[in-house]
Amino acid sequence: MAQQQPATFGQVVGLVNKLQQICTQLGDTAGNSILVDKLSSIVVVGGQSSGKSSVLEAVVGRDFLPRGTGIVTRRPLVLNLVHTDDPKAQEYGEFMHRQGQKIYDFEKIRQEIEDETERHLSKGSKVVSPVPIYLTIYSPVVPNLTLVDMPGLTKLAIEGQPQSIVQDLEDMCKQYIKGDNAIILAVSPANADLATSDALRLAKEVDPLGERTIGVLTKIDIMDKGTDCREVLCGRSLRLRHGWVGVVNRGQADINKKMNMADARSRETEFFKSTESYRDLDNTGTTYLANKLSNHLVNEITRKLPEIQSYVDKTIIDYKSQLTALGHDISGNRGKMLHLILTLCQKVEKAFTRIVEGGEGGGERILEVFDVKLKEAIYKLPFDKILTLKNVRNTINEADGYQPHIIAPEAGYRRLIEDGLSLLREPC
Ligand SMILES: Nc1nc2c(ncn2[C@@H]2O[C@H](COP(=O)(O)OP(=O)(O)O)[C@@H](O)[C@H]2O)c(=O)[nH]1
Ligand SMILES: [Mg+2]
Repeated sequence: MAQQQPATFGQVVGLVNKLQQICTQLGDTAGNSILVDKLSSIVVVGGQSSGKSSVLEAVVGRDFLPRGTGIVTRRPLVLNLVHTDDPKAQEYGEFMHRQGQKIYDFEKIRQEIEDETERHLSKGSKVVSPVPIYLTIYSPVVPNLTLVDMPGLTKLAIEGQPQSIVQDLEDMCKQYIKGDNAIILAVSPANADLATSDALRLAKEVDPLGERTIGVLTKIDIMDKGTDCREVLCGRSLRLRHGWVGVVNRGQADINKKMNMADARSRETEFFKSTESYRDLDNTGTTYLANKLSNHLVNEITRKLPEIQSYVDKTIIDYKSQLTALGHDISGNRGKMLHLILTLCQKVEKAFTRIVEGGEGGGERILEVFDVKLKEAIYKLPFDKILTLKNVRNTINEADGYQPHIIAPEAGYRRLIEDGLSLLREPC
């Protein structure tokens, strides 16, 4: 599991975590939040098999997503990365549908994503579903961040797929990228015409100014011989405000051979270094992409800082006025605290007595209760039923039996008194 993590994610880790700590202390939690909800999430969109899952994995630096040809990702995967403080802590994943079960083996995580997709989809006739799978990964090397892996867009329903699938997939993707806080990674394969890229079309629809879209070109290694994507990467054939990044992920053969991520990285670096058309470009490689994303996140957060600052200021003012309303400090010393409490109790008692005796401010009602109502109620109690000669005799006989009593039949008397007292409980 000791694979390399893009260095600058550390910067985001620090910043985001500090801010989140502050906001948690201020009671800023999801749903009622200026920060937690606004912290960016990264959503990967693109055509089927364009390499979305591969890109996401490369950014996180871990192998755990199902990849392959056809629709492999068939439900959105909402991936929560949670930073753990202990640098030696073991990484693990936890699914929302399996809460409490920590999975340490990332191969098992991938298997569970596949199984859970299958379980959900086999219930209906659907090929894809908008119902997301929630996975949280706890690790000391990730920032607190949300990433979303989407099923790929298709142009045509193939044999066995319902006609609605094309529209379903598009609607689903839009739902995830329309929010202002989503950074869109628009993935297009370099070996297909960009003009047909679904990723770009969709991104443009929800983010026409390109303020939060980053273009990613995959599969540069398997472009037709004699062609390259230099023009795109240089921003000459299609300009994007945040530019393009070219990456080379593992091909199917590499996946079958179980090539690990570190090897894939070094091969990628080697590829861009050794290819004439890309040698001098700096916007290539997964590391570059991860850095770019992390810078983008830092910028986003910086942009939101004034809002966060005024939120913090306002909260401080609120708390200060609450504190003033609560009064002076109370000494931490137990003896002094006890003294204070007793003094307060005495004050309450004195005030109560004054009101009752003076008959002022509600006192007259208390007087009425004690002097009139309680008296009346007590007079009405059916003591005579308890105290008939017959009842007294029976009760005493039952309670004392053959016991010889020196002065009085004690148990019997007690029972009679208890019966009388229980009558008194209600009016009192
Ligand atoms: N050669 C090569 N193959 C890639 C690259 N990116 C993805 N693939 C392969 O393309 C297929 C689809 O990838 P996947 O990540 O599942 O795409 P998704 O459907 O968009 O999530 C897999 O077999 C990957 O191995 C790349 O940069 N180069
Ligand atoms: Mg996928």
